Amino acid sequence: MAKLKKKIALIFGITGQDGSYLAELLLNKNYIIHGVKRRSSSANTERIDHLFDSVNFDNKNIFIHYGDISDGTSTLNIINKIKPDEIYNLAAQSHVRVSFDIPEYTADITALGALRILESIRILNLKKTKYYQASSSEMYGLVKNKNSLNELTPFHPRSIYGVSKVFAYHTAVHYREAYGIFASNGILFNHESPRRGPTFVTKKIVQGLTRIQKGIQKKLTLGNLYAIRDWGHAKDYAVSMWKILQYKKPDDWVIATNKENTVKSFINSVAKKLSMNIKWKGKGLYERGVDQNSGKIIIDIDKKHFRPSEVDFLKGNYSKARKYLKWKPSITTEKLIDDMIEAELSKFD
Ligand code: NAP
Ligand code: F7E
Repeated sequence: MAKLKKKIALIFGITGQDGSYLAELLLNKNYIIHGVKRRSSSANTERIDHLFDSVNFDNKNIFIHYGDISDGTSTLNIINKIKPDEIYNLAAQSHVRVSFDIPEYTADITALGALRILESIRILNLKKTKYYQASSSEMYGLVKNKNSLNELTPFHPRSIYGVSKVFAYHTAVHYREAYGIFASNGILFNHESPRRGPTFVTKKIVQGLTRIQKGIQKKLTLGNLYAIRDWGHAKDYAVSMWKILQYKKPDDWVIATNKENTVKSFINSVAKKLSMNIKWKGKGLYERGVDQNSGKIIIDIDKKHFRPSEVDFLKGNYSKARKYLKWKPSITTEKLIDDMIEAELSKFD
């Protein structure tokens, strides 16, 4: 019997949180994976090193290339060399707060980077290559109608990160309409995991409170406690990326849990699971979280962690993905928190 040809996927952003889960998923689906990592002065492959362990994965199926989506020539060369069936563009300067400090760089990577990949597909005339764009709920920004957000809700971004993602979103739609490229957007709401970068709020909270509980950190300093987010698990969201590219036609999809939580309620849930009892005192910049066991302030607020303009509310309606992709989140926020705490505590074993 003739062997089925393995599908080839190229992942920009493979060293990030989502890239690592997606690579795991695709390896388990028998893909050949090519990943692009950028040059860095210190190691940036911590999240994917385990994929090269031949006991669990066949490491003949994964290849890493140096590249950078700020560099159009190398981007085109890599795509030309591999001619992948599927390209996942997960590469970005992905931190919203940081995009206020480095707006031009953020736009170069997060907006123009997507253009460079799509232009490469067009120039190389790769008719069969499908493209996934990592779009973001941050594109909604200023939300007027607080019903859950869907594929038809207008965008009003509140950061250059969000503006850049709107550019990349429309660029994908444009290459689809103008050149017939199979280009799809996954509009993913916040998703977290033990592999989340340490400066995003969920990881910062879980890491901070576990360290405080272990006596190696005194205080956790945060910003806006009242922002509302829809937090899912990155492992679930990687499945949605793959499903989006397997759908019969290119389209745009909201991926979310449809559950809302404030930053403060996330802190309270983590604290409870760590058997910590936090009492909140004061208001605004003077709000404090006091550990009832020690009587010490363990959480305070610093205005440096606030953004000049904030996205106050995010809750996504993923009905379209549920109906047509048969995707729904399988990991609850409670389980997400358990996973993140377990991973932090294991560092003390
Ligand atoms: P992440 O952990 O910050 O990963 C970003 C990836 O992009 C990393 O692999 C990073 O490499 C790479 N990268 C950065 N600049 C690059 C460049 N110039 N050239 C090539 N690669 C570059 O982000 P994530 O949470 O996995 O998110 C994945 C994607 O989804 C991002 O586009 C993000 O904006 C988007 N998104 C994320 C969420 C979320 O809640 N996580 C929600 C919606 C959309 P290094 O490892 O070297 O830094
Ligand atoms: O902030 C508030 C902050 O940085 C969440 C990225 O993956 O999701 C992510 O963007 C909320 C915000 O994520 C701190 O003001 C309070 O309201 O974890 P975050 P984000 O900005 O929502 C979207 C969908 C993406 O696409 C992005 O790539 O938490 N907050 N205190 C804080 N946030 C941080 N980072 N640090 C604090 O100390």
